[in-house]
Amino acid sequence: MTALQPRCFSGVQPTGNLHLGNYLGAVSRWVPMQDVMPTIFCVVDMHAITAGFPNATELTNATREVTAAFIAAGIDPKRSVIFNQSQVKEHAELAWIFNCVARMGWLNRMTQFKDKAGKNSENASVGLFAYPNLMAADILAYRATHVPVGDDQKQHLELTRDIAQKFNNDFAERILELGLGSPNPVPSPESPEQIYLPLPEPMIAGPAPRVMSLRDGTKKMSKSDPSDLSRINLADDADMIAKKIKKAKTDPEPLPGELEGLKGRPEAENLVAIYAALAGKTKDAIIAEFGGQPFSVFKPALAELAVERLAPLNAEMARLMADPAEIDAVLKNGAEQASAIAEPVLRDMRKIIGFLDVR
Ligand code: AQP
Repeated sequence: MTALQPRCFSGVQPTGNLHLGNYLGAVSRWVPMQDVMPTIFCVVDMHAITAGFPNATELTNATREVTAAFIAAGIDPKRSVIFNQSQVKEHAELAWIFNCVARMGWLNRMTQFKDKAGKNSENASVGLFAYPNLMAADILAYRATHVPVGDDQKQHLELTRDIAQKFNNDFAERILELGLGSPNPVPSPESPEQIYLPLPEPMIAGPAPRVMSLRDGTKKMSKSDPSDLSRINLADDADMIAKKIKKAKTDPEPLPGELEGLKGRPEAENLVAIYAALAGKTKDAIIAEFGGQPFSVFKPALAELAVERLAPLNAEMARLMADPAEIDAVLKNGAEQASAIAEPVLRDMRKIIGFLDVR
């Protein structure tokens, strides 16, 4: 058993092209974590089948494309573990254990299931319903302590913490008996002083933790939105980026002189947040620069900045995609490293639960 140590885990589904929301809310924020603690980044292909099986060739391609985007964005395969989830069987095994830890009532409260299943929830897959348990398994198979994600994943991370807490509490005596406990950094009357699973810290920050659709400022930018104009894909070229920003929905007013003035103007607020995140500045600084200006001035400036920031990424992704064998080699090496961390964790967990080990 290894003692708990800081470790960062996060992932993206290969359900299509990565977009600006995935980049600003998640991937770009992973890069500096590499200087702070060990990092594991996963292409969560098992999550990608929960809303229906995609075309097999498209799923394979999207898995490579998301990997290329990670690397192009600055995730260094020499410093981070990069792999696709289906190659490390501990994810599925732990997800089953967590199916038996999580309560139906907890999952019934998940808003993402309600959003994705829509009115037809009877016809949704069991996998879509149990998705958050698999996500908890993704994180806790590595006993990860830090999880940088976009704002939409907040509820799932709270559930991950609830699962970890319940497991630690239910098996508190067993964990002590087997000498597998680590000091609980936050002991309380409800939780034991020695725990096995950490309660991972959600890292939801930055000026754009929830990037909204370019067509509707009240909906999050999403890969599965039927309108391609609603999102900027990392694979879009300069002309396409400029076109999408030009066509982005706005209101007729110029930008306000104060941040407060963005209230009730979701589309304007979204574009300011995107500009701030791309420029590495605060929204206040952007309002100080562009307050009083019409969108006919702001949009071209935003398009120029977006192209400047995304064009090198786009070019690097294309270069990497030209050599799929190289991408596969990164994923293979990553899967081996990931297995080496997850296998002992699952061995401990089987012992804690009492599964008879005869091999
Ligand atoms: N609009 C967003 N703004 C900020 N962060 C976002 N993320 C997703 N959309 C936004 C963050 O990106 C990471 C990976 O997300 P995902 O691919 O696992 O799934 P998702 O959150 O369901 O993203 P999509 O684009 O909406 O995918 P589909 O349409 O396939 O469901 C996560 O950290 C997420 O928070």
